[in-house]
Amino acid sequence: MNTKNYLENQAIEIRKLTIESIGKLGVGHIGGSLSICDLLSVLYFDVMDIDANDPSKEDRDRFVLSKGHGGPALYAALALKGYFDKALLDTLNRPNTKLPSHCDRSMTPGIDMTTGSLGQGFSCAVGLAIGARMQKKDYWTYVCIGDGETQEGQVWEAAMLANSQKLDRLIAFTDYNKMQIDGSIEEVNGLYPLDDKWKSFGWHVQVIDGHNIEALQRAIITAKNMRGRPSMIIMDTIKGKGAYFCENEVFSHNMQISEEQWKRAVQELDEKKVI
Ligand SMILES: Cc1ncc(C[n+]2csc(CCOP(=O)(O)OP(=O)(O)O)c2C)c(N)n1
Ligand SMILES: [Mg+2]
Repeated sequence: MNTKNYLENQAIEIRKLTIESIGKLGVGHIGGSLSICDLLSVLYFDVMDIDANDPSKEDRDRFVLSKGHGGPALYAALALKGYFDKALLDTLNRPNTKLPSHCDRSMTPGIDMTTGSLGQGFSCAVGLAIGARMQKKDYWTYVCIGDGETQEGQVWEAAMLANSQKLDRLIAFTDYNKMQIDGSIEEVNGLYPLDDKWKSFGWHVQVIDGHNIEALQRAIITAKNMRGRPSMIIMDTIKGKGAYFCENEVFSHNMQISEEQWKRAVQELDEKKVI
């Protein structure tokens, strides 16, 4: 298991690269990208069995970022892991880029599923887990959904299927940042009590601080030891986490960012690195 300090620093690096790439473009989905950086650090630098030099390796663990608008954070993690050159991050969402605003498996090395239409990626992840079992493969399927995404009916159809198929090599994460595009989750279409909802669908459920590296590590170990049912890890998170100009703000969902803002945010994060 990698150390807390190392993984915290990797999360800071992922945040810095995310802010920088969106900042250079001037606009993007920064809020929901920044809320998942700690998860990405733990998955890509501690947990997943993957090879950056062989992104399509058949037996690799899979990760589906079902909330596909968080692509910029995943691209930052992939660049840091060595899937492609960091310079590519400067092409984010520009003409002919390999890094579109939303994840596209046909364009970017390391992206396992094309996402962006909320709800669909989660279904695909359930399909991947079923596929693994049919092929007698023992890779793990990880999937991250948004809390706003959870308001999609399709999520619950897939949730039923995952339980009915007893998919115990499927581990899902909810980025519970309490906000979606139009406002707070509770004012748009309340999810409370979210943990009980997943339990009633037969899932093993844990609720953790999604910005706590060790809590994420522990929860994943617990989930991996679960037999006979899929696991949901509800991550209590803050939208825009780490960027002073948009932390915990609904407007962080998709916003314009000035050069002054992104440069200062990157510098502030740099100062938080653990030595
Ligand atoms: C099927 C579908 N409906 C609507 C949208 C538009 N949309 C994009 S992001 C978003 C809000 C998602 O909220 P959440 O899942 O909480 O994302 P996060 O807070 O993590 O950014 C919406 C409604 C979409 N991408 N797909
Ligand atoms: Mg949200």
